[in-house]
Amino acid sequence: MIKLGIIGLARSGRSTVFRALTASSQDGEYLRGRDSDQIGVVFVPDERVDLLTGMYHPKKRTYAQVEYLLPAQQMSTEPLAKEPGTWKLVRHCDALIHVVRNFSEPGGEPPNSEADFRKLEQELILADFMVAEKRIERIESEKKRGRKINEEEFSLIKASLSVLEEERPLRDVPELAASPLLRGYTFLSAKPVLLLFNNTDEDNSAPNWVKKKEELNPTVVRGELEMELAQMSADDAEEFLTEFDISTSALDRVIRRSYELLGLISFFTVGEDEVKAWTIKKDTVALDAADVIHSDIKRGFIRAEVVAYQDLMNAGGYQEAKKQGRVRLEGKGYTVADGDIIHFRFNV
Ligand SMILES: Nc1nc2c(ncn2[C@@H]2O[C@H](COP(=O)(O)OP(=O)(O)OP(=O)(O)O)[C@@H](O)[C@H]2O)c(=O)[nH]1
Ligand SMILES: [Mg+2]
Repeated sequence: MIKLGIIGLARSGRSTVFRALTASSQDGEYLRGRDSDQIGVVFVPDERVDLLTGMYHPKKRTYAQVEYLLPAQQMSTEPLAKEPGTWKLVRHCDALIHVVRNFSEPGGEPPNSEADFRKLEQELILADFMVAEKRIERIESEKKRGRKINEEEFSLIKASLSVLEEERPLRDVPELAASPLLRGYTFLSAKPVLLLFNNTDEDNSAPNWVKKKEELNPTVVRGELEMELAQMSADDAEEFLTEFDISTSALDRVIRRSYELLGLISFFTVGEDEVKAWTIKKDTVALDAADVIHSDIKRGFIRAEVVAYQDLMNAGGYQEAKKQGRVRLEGKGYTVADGDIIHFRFNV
């Protein structure tokens, strides 16, 4: 399950956004209370699961899931980097959702989203800098004492430090951000970021920044509006969507963006028992997709019987798709495509 950490300066609307993204999903559940860190697990909305369910009438339908993490601690009021606890919850996230205030505060303070963004970005960089610096000191002292050290790791960490010294996030340097040798450091600025502008009800546009940050996948949400929406019945919601001209809910859009950002796709298994969505990285081969379901299926892998979602829908049923020659037999090395419906043949 992918984990998304919600960060943002104090009063940026993190709690509001978290509620919009979680309280929402009727099937979603709260795992913890409000005063502590909050964790919300939600189902990934996917129309394909619904339509496949309509075709198979399974006993059970299972959507993919996403976990949102909201640290209790306020960000920005203290020099964060000195507080190890602040970042603890989000250290092991797959990506960060950076909420930036783009509405006037009740007191009247107009938003300054670009400066706000940079402020917290600097905190991420500083926190990483301190981790890197400490590690370098330790390695150097081991070296002095004649211990054998991992030179490759040492040079990667020094390279990271110099990027951070320039006040640049590690995600700017993919070789470092993706390096397996650095994974254990859980660098915050190495994580992919989804930039979320939190707007007022009336406004649905992104602010104009001097330095554009397209690589951060800017997404505009109207936090309070979306939070109300998330708590409505389906009928009320429909009316509301039209009134405020919302074509897709924040929940939908944020998840979609997160999948894009992390290079994730879905494949499906279908049958009378269950229709289920599985999440994998793009370019995953059939053998590894099998492993996501069960290691036995990987071990005993024979073939994957594959049909593209659209082909199955066009045919109107599996047997029809077969007759039309749309069902393929693929081997271990087949690259799974988004929407593939797969039956694994295996033998253990
Ligand atoms: N106009 C407007 N106000 C909002 C929106 N989202 C949040 N607010 C207001 O901004 C204030 C802060 O929102 P929260 O969601 O509590 O923000 P937070 O980042 O969790 O704040 P702290 O946890 O207190 O640091 C509240 O008064 C909200 O009502 C929004 O989309 N539009
Ligand atoms: Mg809050």
